Amino acid sequence: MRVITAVVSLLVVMGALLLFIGPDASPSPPIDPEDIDGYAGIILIDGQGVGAVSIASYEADTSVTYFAVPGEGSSFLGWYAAGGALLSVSAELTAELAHNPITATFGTADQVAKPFTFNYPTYPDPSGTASASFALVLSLSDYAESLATEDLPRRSVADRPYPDYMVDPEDYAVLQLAERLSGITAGMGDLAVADVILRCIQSTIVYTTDGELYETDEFWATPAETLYARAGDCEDTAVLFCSVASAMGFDTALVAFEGHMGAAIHVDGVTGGTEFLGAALTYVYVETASDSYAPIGALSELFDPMGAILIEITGDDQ
Ligand SMILES: [Ca+2]
Repeated sequence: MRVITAVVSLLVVMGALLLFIGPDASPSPPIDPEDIDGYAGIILIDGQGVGAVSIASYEADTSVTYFAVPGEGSSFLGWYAAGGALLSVSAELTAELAHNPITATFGTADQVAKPFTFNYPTYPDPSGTASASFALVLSLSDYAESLATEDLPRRSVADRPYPDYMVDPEDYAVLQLAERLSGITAGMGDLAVADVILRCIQSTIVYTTDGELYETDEFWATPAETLYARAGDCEDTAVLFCSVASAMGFDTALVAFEGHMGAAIHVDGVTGGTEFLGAALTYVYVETASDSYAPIGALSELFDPMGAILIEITGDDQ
C-alpha cells in the first residue's frame, strides 16, 4: 500500500510570498510581502516529494492564488483543507484569505493523485446530503506494468468464464479507497455503508466502453486499473465494487446477464429489490455501471434476473 506516510518537511508561512523546499530553489517573489498583510493563510507542505508554493496573484482582503511547482523527481498531488478534504489536484488554487492552514502535497515522480468527489446522504438523517472529496495516490509504473501483464485473461476463456478472479480486496488502490470510505461511513449501519460504496462508484467511475478506454472490444480491468482510469464498463465497475465492499467486510458476488454484468451484496437483515440466492447467503443486486444513482436492489427492466448467473466471491481465487 503506497500512501503518503513520510512528512519530508513541514513549514509554516504566514504572509510570506514564496515557500521552497529543495536545494535549487531561488526564484524571486512576484508580489511585495508587505501587500499580503499576513492574510495569505498558512501553507503546509507534506508528502514524499519536494516542491514549492508561490503566490501567483493576490486580491487585497479577498483571495489569494497559489501555484504549486514540484521539484526534481517529484509530482504535485493536491491541495488539502485543514480537515483533510481535498481542495484541488490542479497546480493552481485560488483560496479565500484565511488563517486556516492549507496543505500542498508533493509525491514522488511515480505518484499521481486521482480525485474522487461524490455526494451521499447524511447519517443518521438521510434527508441531508454530505459531500466527500479525496484523492487516491496511485503509481504510474504499477499502472503501466499492470496493463502490460499478459498472464491474466482479459476476457472470458474456457476455464475463466467470469472475472471473479480479478476481485482483489487486498490491492493497494482498493485498500486506499476502502480506508477513505470507512472514514466517511464510521457509525453508519451496513445498508448505509453499502449505499455509500455504490454511490462512490456510480458517481466517480465514468461508464466508458472497453473500445474507448482500452482500444479492444473486451477488456477485463483490475480494480486498480479502473480506479486509475476512473472509468470502466459494467464488469470493471462490478469487479471494483466487489473488491472495495469485500475489503470493507461484506460478502459480495458478480451477476452475469446476457450482455451485461452487475454486482450483488449481502447485507445482514436487508432484503428488497432484485435478490439472488447464493449457496448460503442472499444477495441484493447493485448496478455499478450507472453514472447516476441507482439504489441497491434496482435492476433495469432490460435485464432478466431469472436468466442471470450469480458468481459468489469466495476468496479462493485471490
Ligand atoms: Ca471492461
